[in-house]
Amino acid sequence: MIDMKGKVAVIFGVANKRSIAYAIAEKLAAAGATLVLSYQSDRLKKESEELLASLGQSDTGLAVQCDVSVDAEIDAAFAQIQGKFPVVHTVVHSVAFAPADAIKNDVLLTKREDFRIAHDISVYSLIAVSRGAAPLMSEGGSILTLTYYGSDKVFPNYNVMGVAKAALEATVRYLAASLGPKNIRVNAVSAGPIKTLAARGIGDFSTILDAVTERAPLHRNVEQSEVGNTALFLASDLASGITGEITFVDCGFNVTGI
Ligand code: NAD
Ligand code: 0WE
Repeated sequence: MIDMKGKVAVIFGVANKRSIAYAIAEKLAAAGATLVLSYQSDRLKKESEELLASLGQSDTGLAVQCDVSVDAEIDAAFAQIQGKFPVVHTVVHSVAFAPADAIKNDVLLTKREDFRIAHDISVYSLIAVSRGAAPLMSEGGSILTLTYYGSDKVFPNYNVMGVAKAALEATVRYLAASLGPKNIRVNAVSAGPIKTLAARGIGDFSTILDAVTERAPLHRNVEQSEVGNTALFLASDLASGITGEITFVDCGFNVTGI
């Protein structure tokens, strides 16, 4: 059993119980970690506090508001976190957004502003959050983000998000080099397709899921809990020699040719 007792994990991107970040939070909590859940807007405050309670952390943990596209909110969130927890060990970044049109439309038609938003929220935020967290990660630790194979191969309807995920994965490598001297590891989990809020409204999502069932070595789709288990491993000391890495949790889909 992985023991995360005495460790504090800050998790960005829990929208609801289907969120990949929620499954990661469940695994970290079960291993004994204390959780800080960060939610995007006031609208999600009550839900976030309920989710914290459902993880058995309403007394021990904390819910903080943070829109990752606003520097002042990132500063305020980490100031609030530092007030309760002077040392943080794990940060989970499970956030992505592109304007609906941009993700749907042919990449050739991507508007400058939509490209900017996709990269600001889905890529730059990892840098901003890592910079905010680093002073609190004084004992070293682990930063994790979530990516998708659309960074490397073309998937219809992924478009500008594929470009952003490629940049995110490069960011993981550069941040790993930057934070390595502080013994802070930076890694990404590349999850297979999962029906979450972020997958809703994606055209032909069931075609994507069916292709995995047909072609992936395990002939099934991955579950949130499996991504959670790998995230727990990467957050823990068992992964002390792993940094700058992209770990696939996709039932093997990425190794297949045709
Ligand atoms: P989700 O909708 O549950 O999570 C996305 C989160 O991003 C939400 O909590 C949302 O509040 C947050 N967010 C968006 N804009 C934000 C902002 N400005 N500030 C703060 N938070 C913001 O969906 P998910 O599928 O759990 O997605 C989480 C991560 O996993 C994303 O990076 C996604 O690209 C990645 N991923 C998802 C899949 C999949 O098939 N679902 C596969 C691989 C990777
Ligand atoms: O990263 C993602 C999707 C992230 C996402 C989703 C939305 C929908 C609503 C970002 N921005 C928005 N904007 C919205 O307005 N995934 C990995 C999930 C996903 O999306 C796909 C996939 C998979 C998997 C699109 C095409 C093919 C596969």
